[in-house]
Amino acid sequence: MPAPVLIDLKFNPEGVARILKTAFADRGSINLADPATKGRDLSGIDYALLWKPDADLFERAPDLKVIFSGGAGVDSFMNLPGLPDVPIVRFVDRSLTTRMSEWVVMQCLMHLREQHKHDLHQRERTWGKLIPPEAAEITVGVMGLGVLGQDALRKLKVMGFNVIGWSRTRKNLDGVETFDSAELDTFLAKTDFLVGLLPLTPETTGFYNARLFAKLRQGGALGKPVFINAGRGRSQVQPDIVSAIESGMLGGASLDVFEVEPLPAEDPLWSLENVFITPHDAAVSEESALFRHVDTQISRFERGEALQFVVDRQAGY
Ligand code: NDP
Ligand code: OXD
Repeated sequence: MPAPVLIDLKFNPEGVARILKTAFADRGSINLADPATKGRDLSGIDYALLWKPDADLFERAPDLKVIFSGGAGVDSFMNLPGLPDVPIVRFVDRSLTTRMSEWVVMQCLMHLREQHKHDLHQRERTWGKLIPPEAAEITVGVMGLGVLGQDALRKLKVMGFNVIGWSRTRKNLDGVETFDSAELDTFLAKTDFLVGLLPLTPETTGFYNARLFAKLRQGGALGKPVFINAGRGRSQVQPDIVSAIESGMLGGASLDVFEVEPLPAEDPLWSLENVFITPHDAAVSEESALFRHVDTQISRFERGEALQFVVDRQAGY
């Protein structure tokens, strides 16, 4: 019997435990959320599936051959002590991608149609007709043209938005103007709605800050630019978002991710006008799809085939 898959997923513990009962049928699993596994010897384990794992995980499991991320991002364990030099596979999944695009399109539409004003009018029982611009008058600039950024961009285009994209290396995408790292300012100067779908790396930490917001286009169809982020919270400087909104440099924001999660109750972001907050659920990892993906990749690895969705250790994502 091959060694079980090690599971340390700090999300939805009940769902993970329930779905694990029928996953990895030929090798089983060790779920560290189960108190019975406390102190268990983890040597000899080949594969681990991780999301915010315990800090001593890699000391306890010294023989890993492949690490799987429980999400598309890998930042929750890249800096843990003892990270072994083995392939790291992230989660790429149709359903996760679709959910993220739903969130991005929804946020862009809510800002386009000034939904916060309708919410206010409804609470006041006011019949407040608005005449918003149409999507084609707004340029959405998507930062990060990976799996999620490219799908969001396609769907924003279907809704009629003018879309442009920015990434570390230039992409050639049909009918979309794209920019690379060196062209950041040109990209920002054309952007009305900035959508962040970047991974967290040393380069993207603290990246969305006052200096960057100041370079976004002012005077577009809605007057002021909007910041929308579902990448990672530590890429944004939250006090800068608050002051940019209070000073009118930004007209609004939609945030799914935060420097500290959960977002503390006293944080000023909660009560700012035209700021939509969601609790890091733009695109959740669905457990059965996640376990199937890990199973598939383990089979590939054991047949000697190349793993898919492997992280570039140098780039950090
Ligand atoms: P990918 O790895 O497919 O794409 C990442 C993109 O970011 C690439 O286009 C890459 O450029 C670009 N990029 C990375 N670093 C830089 C940089 N320094 N400057 C410019 N561009 C950069 O990732 P995904 O699209 O699958 O996911 C993106 C992120 O979304 C995840 O890492 C995660 O943090 C977040 N996420 C959030 C979720 C949520 O629910 N809020 C759910 C899932 C993911 P290049 O193409 O040149 O490599
Ligand atoms: C992910 C996430 O990276 O949910 O998948 O944040």
